[in-house]
This record gives sequence, C-alpha cells and structure tokens, in this order.
Amino acid sequence: MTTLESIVEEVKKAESIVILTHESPDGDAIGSSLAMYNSLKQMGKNPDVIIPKYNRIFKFLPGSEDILEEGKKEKYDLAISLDCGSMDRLNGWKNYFEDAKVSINIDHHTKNSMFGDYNYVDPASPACCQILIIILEALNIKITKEIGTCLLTGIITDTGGFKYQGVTSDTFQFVAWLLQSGINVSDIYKKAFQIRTKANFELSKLAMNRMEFLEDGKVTFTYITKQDEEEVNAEEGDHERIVDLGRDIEGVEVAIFLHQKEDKTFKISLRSNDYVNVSDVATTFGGGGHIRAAGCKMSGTPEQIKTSLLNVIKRNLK
Ligand SMILES: [Mn+2]
Repeated sequence: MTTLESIVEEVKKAESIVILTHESPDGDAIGSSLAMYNSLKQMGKNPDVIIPKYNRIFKFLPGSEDILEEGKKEKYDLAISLDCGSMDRLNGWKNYFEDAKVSINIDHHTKNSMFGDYNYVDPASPACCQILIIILEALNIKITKEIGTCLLTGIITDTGGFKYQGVTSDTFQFVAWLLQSGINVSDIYKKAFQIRTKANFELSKLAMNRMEFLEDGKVTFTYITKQDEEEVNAEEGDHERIVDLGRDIEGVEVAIFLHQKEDKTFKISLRSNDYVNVSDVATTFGGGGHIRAAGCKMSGTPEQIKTSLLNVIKRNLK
C-alpha cells in the first residue's frame, strides 16, 4: 500500500534517483519535476531529472540548467514520475521508469493507470505541485525560494492563474504558505503565464484566422500545421495556450485545437467551460486528461478529425 511513510522510506534509501514527467511538458510537469529535483538535492541526493524537450519560457526555473535529455545506462534505484497519467505518456524515456528497482508515481490525472510500485494520486488536486507540497513536508524539506518558485509555477499554470474549477481553499492556503518562502508571485506569474514568445503570437494569429464556430457557436475548431511552425521559426511549446483562444469566447462550451506532429498525425487539445467532460471525449480516442482540459492524438486531415470529434462532442452538448 502506498503511504507517505513508504514514499519517504524509499526516497531515503535510494542512492540513484531519476525524475521523469510527461511528454510535451507543461508548467506543472516541469515545476513539479524541478521542485522534486531541488528537494532531493537538499537531502544530499544527486538525482537526474530528464526532460528531453520543453518550452524555453520555463528556463527561469531554478534547477532547469541541470535538466538532462538522457539518463544513465545503469538501472536507477528509484524512478519518480510526476504529473503523468500513464506509462506511455513518459514516451521514449519510460524505460528508466520500467527498469528502476523501485518506482513512485505522483499525479493528479483523473484516469491515472497506477503504473508505479507506489502510487500517490489525487485527482481532486488542481496541480501535481499541490500534491507534492504534502510529500515534501513528509520528507522534511525546507521550502526554499527555489523550491517555492517551482511549486507555484505548477499551481499557477495548471489552474489557469487560479481560475479553474479545481481550485479550493486548500490551493490558496498552500500558496499563502509558499509565499513565506520569499517567492515573487508577480514575477513568476509574468514569466510562467503571461509572457508569450513572438512565434506563439504569430501562430495564435493564424489559429484565430482559421477559427470555425460549430454547433451553434458552442464549439470552436482551429489548427496549426508543421508548415506554419516552420514559417514562424517555432520551437518546442510555441503552440501552447492557443487552445484557450477558442475557449474564452462567449457561448463556447468546447474548444478544439489541432497541432500537427507528423504528416497525417495531429495532437488534439480539448478544453471545456462548464459541463462537457473532455477527458471522456479524449479517452474515446485513446487519450486522457482532466474534465476541463484533455488531449489525444489522431490521424487524418483536420477536416476528418473535426468530423470524428464532433460526432462525440455533440452528444454531450446541451
Ligand atoms: Mn498537471
């Protein structure tokens, strides 16, 4: 059984530790990984944190300079996965998790497949970073400004700046407590949440011009292609948050955003406002996520994908 005590015991006894998170990592994925990294360093450990590709806006996070693209060849004593709902989403680096002697899965996705030896999963938590605070406390970690900055980044980004439904009084209590570590909220908010890269702005313009309103304006649909990204010299993560543009329009319940990965493959981001469970929609197509934010991968042209998605989404519209 997974208890806080068992996690503490495994972390204390492990000599080599690897920290992993989901592909296309967001602020919560990177924030929780680096909060764990900085905390283990404080305990005198020397963990590897592996994030092969991530959005450069998160390079302000303490510890990001130590992020590795690959891990060691030898098996790790302990692998810790953060903010990841299934082994497959660990992508090409899941072997570090599978091969480790012991594994711990810390997450808040609704459909977590409990793929670790120990699983500390709380879908009620609006961010993995919020769960991590409890674990770090059990590990007796002093929340420094560095660790606090990583944790707050995860909470701010995964709650959309404290505006999503998962936010509770706990969230604000944790944040109030984090503030005592001397973190600069306005600075973190600006760097993690407000600033757009120029390429993101250019891609947003394209996506807005292509935006379609469907099902009486309850659904928006847009996409960007690889060619678009090449034209604006986009880098990893420059498509992030474009999906929000379609969500934040009066009368819209579901926003669909397609981001081309390969010739006929798109990554689909789904957002909803009030009642459609987009995690269920994404699960129909082999993906997953949260009730108001989810994703999956699909093959076909944007038109074909739009039709398939709409068939499922429209059954859920009021
Ligand atoms: Mn998360």
